[in-house]
Amino acid sequence: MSRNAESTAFRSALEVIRAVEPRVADAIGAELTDQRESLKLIASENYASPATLLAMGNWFSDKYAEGTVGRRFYAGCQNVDTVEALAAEHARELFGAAHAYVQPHSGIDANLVAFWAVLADRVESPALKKAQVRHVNDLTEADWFALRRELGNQRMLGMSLDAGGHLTHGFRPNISGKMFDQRSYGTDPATGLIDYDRVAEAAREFKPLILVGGYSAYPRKVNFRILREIADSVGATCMVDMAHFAGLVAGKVFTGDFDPVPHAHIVTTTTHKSLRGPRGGMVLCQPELADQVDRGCPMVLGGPLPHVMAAKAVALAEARRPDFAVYAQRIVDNAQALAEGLLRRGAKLVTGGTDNHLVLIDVSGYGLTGRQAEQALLDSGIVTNRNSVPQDPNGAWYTSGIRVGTPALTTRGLGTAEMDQTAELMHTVLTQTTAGANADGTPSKAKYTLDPALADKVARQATDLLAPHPLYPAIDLT
Ligand code: DSN
Repeated sequence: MSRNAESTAFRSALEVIRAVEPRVADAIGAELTDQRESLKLIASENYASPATLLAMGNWFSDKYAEGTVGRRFYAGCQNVDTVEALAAEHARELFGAAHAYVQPHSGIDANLVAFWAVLADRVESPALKKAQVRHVNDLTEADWFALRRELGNQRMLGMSLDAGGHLTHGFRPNISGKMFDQRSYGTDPATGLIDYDRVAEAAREFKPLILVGGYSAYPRKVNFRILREIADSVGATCMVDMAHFAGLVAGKVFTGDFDPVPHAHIVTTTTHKSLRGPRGGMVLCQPELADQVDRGCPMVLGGPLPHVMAAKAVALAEARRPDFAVYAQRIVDNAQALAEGLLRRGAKLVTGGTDNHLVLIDVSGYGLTGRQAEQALLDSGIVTNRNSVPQDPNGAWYTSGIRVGTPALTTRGLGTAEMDQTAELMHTVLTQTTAGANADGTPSKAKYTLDPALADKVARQATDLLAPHPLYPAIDLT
């Protein structure tokens, strides 16, 4: 394929869009410019390939396809069947999974599908059986009441939010915190690492229906063999949300005890983070849960998005190529180089480093909150996100941490030397930013001072760092 083909495809698409609503075409073009110019260190973001992006922009978007391959509630789904079956096949082969369900629209959706599958598998409930065979809209108030009562007070044990767990692992702002009686395990205050003996103790005391592994801000490997042993010892289902590190599993950087697929009963993921696919979710499971997982739509999902399933098939095919393993290893090499660069310059890192794709900086060492640090870095062309650190005194809004990750910059081709330069730029901004005060003189958790000339200088240096590694080099929209 000629490199021109990508340019032609996107230019033509924008021309067609511009004829209808030029402001949308302009915004799409501006987004490419912004992404090209910023040093993107958001640990959960990446850049999908042109083939993956193009697979989403077509008439598959027009098709309803509730049901599963070969068993749809709508006619004319033969082509949707083709792409859904392909995506599932690639997922099974890539991860060595017995079953793959590629319909979830997001990570939250994938987790909801998994929770309901486990409930249906483990809890004897006539009301749940009825809910599964009737359309959700046909259930009466009395049906829902019976369902909630019959499901009982089921328990979930997952990693606490401030230790790096995810909102969907049983926390109140998410439905999982309302569906389940939840408790969490944290990390060792001295090391920041998961203490598996403490997890086992919590499991023995709490006896959860589901033990959840996985994280969105824990910079270390997790031993899933041990988690499964703990789950088995208390009769829990072992579920792992590998959304953040799916690319490292796919690329065989996380193998053996650190690959969740052979150990967990059920594994969920998004497809757009380190896996570098389209925005979406996926569930992998052992055969005994497959029937329940496949009931995700319409139990908790709207109709599948065939255009996104097509893009999942493309991205998963890409992840099966040998060069994806090279990419995955580079993500980790880069994260470790970034961590070492930050540590050498005096930064305080949760757990003292990383062995995955992310680094969690405790910015209280710079006298800042996460919110102040995030904004000062953004002023300087460095895109990160604030995040709680274990036992965070500043809560989940202001936080005391900055989470950075390397999947996106690694996709652009930056390497370990550039990670050291990135550490230098971040260190410059964080040491030159000072916390501000409120009108009454009390310390502010949001206000800060940073010399705009310094911010501009760092932004220019960030652009220079990116210049040899253009994003989507074959795409020229001018
Ligand atoms: N929002 C994702 C993240 O940034 O980690 C997880 O859902």
